[in-house]
Amino acid sequence: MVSDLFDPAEWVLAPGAEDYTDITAHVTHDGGVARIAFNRPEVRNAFRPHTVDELYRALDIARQDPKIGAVLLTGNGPSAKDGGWAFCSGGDQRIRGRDGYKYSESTTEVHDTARAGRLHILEVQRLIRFMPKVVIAVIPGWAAGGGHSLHIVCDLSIASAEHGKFKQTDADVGSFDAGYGSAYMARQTGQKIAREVFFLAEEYSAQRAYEMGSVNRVVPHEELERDALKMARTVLTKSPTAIRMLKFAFNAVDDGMVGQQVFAGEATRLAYGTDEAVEGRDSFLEKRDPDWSPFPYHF
Ligand code: S0N
Repeated sequence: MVSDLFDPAEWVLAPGAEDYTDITAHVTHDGGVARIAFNRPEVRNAFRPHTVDELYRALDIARQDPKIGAVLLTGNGPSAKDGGWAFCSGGDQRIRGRDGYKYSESTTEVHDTARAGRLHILEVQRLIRFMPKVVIAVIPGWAAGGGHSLHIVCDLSIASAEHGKFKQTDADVGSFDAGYGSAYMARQTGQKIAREVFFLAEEYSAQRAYEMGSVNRVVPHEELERDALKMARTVLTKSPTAIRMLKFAFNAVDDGMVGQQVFAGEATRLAYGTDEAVEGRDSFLEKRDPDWSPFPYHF
């Protein structure tokens, strides 16, 4: 069993998912929605570098799959040890060294200097941010530390009313997500609340997260994945181009020149489809002056 909330009738294994050890990856039968889940419930779905490698790979496969329009990011559970639920509890503190997270269980040994000191969960955050598809955080339990930041960076969040719990522990363990995890959270909730969440590192409920503005929906635990899949399927009823342009428009204001670049790339792609752009290309290839006369200066 993948998770108590996982409905096997809805999903098939995603391409390449057979080899994953730290995550699971599935797609719906029609191929439109991906479900990617942390699969380390015994440590509240904490991630080690290998987990992050797999997560990046699964998300990138979803990014490149032209049929997938929405991704559910969640955590399998409950823990066989104590029945606890988690979305993700962030970096695995057992393998954190002085220069980042290690591929081995030792906190002191450095094996491969090129791979030491990895904080590549930030690469995953950027992938979620920049993939032109809607990523939904499905939160069945704890979202703590770097797991809290992942939910913040997702496009939408839906949480279990009974077990959804939140805590930004970064400052407790001498860690800090000074990027999207904090600054973008402040965009969602306002500065005072985001500062409180980081500076006090207190536990808060799914209902409180909803009130703060970082969670979209709070639903009964048993219905969490069903409702999340419903949300994803609603997204699939919309124009893919509209969703892509809207996501990048929402991002652009906070992403500086990179946000502009991503949005502009999509605008250029749309422009390439016009007769005007085709005339520009053809005139070059045919070694003649372009004829812009059919194309008005719109107002
Ligand atoms: C999640 C919490 C609140 C759950 O508490 P609860 O329910 O009481 O369970 P526990 O008994 O505490 O936990 C059950 C078992 O799971 C282990 N465990 C839990 N979390 C982790 C973890 N993160 N790493 C390793 N093990 C974990 C417990 O030890 C316990 O095991 P047993 O049964 O063997 O005793 C609570 O567990 C909690 O507070 N967890 C720690 C949360 C945390 O501080 N996470 C790290 C925060 N930092 C990051 O995530 C940084 C991420 C990152 O890469 C980064 C990103 C951007 C910029 C910088 C960084 C950076 O690294 O610096």
